[in-house]
Amino acid sequence: MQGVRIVVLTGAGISAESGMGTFRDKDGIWTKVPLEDVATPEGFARNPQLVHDFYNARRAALKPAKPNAAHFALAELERAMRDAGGDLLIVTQNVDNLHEKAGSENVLHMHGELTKVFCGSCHHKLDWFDDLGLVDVCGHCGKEGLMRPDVVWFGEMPYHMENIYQALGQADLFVSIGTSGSVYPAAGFVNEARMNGVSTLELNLEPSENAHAFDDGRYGAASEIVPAWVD
Ligand code: BV8
Repeated sequence: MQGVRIVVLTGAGISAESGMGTFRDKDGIWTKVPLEDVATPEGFARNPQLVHDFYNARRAALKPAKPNAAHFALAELERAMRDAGGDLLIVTQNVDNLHEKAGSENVLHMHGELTKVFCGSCHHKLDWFDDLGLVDVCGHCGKEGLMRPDVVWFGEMPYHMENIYQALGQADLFVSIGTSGSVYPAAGFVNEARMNGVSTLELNLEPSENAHAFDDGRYGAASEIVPAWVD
C-alpha cells in the first residue's frame, strides 16, 4: 500500500443497511416523493416549507443512525493506507455523516451535507442539527426565510469538482460503492478514471447502470463485500 492512492465514490447503497434509504430502488425515496418538488431550486422557490419538511425528516432520521461495517472498513483502510504512506479519498454523494461517524477523515461531500445549512441571500454556511423553517433568521446577514439545506439539488453545481478530478487523475484505483450510476457528474467518474489509466472496481448490491464501464465488479450487501474487499 506504500504510496498507493485510492479514490472511493460512495452512494446511498453504502448507508442502506444503516437505515438511511436509497433513492431509486423499489421503495426508494424518489418513488415516494417527486424529486422535482424537493430536490430542485425551482421546487424550493415554489414551496419552501415542503422542502424543509422533507429535509427535517431526513435530518431527524440521521441523528440516531449508526455507521455499518462498510463505513468502518473504509475508515480502517484510510488509516492503514496513511500509515503506509498512501492515500484514500472518499468522495460521497451522500448527505449523511456516517463516514465521519465511522472515523473517516478524508471525505468530500459532493452533494452537500444534511447537518449544514446556508443563507440564500449572503451564502453564509453554518452547522444545523435541528428542524429548519421559514422563520429562521440568518445569523450573518439577519434576513429571514432564506435559509436552505446545504444540499446540491438537480441543476446545481456539485461541490469540490476541481479536487475530485485532480484526485481521479492521480489515483491508482477508483472504487464505486453502492451507487446506481444514474446521476451526473458522479456517474461519469469511472470514465474519467479510465481515461487516466486508473483501474476501476464496482462494489454494489447488483450491477449498476454503468457496470460495463468498470474493469471489475463484486456484488452483494455493502456490509459484507466492502469489508471483504478491504481485507
Ligand atoms: C450538474 C439531493 C452541472 C441530495 C441529489 C441528462 C444527461 C446527463 C446529465 C443530466 C441530464 N439531465 C440532467 C442532467 C444533470 C443531472 C443528472 O445527472 N440528472 C440525471 C437524473 C440524468 N445532474 C445534476 O443536475 C447535477 N449537477 O450536473 O451540474 C455539471 C456538469 C459537469 C460537471 C459539473 C457540474 C446535480 C446532481 C445533484 C443530485 N442531488 N439529491 C439529497 O437530497 O440527498 S440526487 C440523489 O442521487 C442523491 O443525492 C444521491 O447522492 C444521488 C445518486 O444516487 P445513488 O446514491 O446512486 O442512489 P440510488 O438510489 O440511485 O442507488 C443506490 C444503489 O445502491 C443501487 O444501485 C442499489 O442496487 C445499491 N444498493 C442498495 N442497497 C445496497 C446497495 N449496494 C450495496 N449494499 C446495499 N445494502
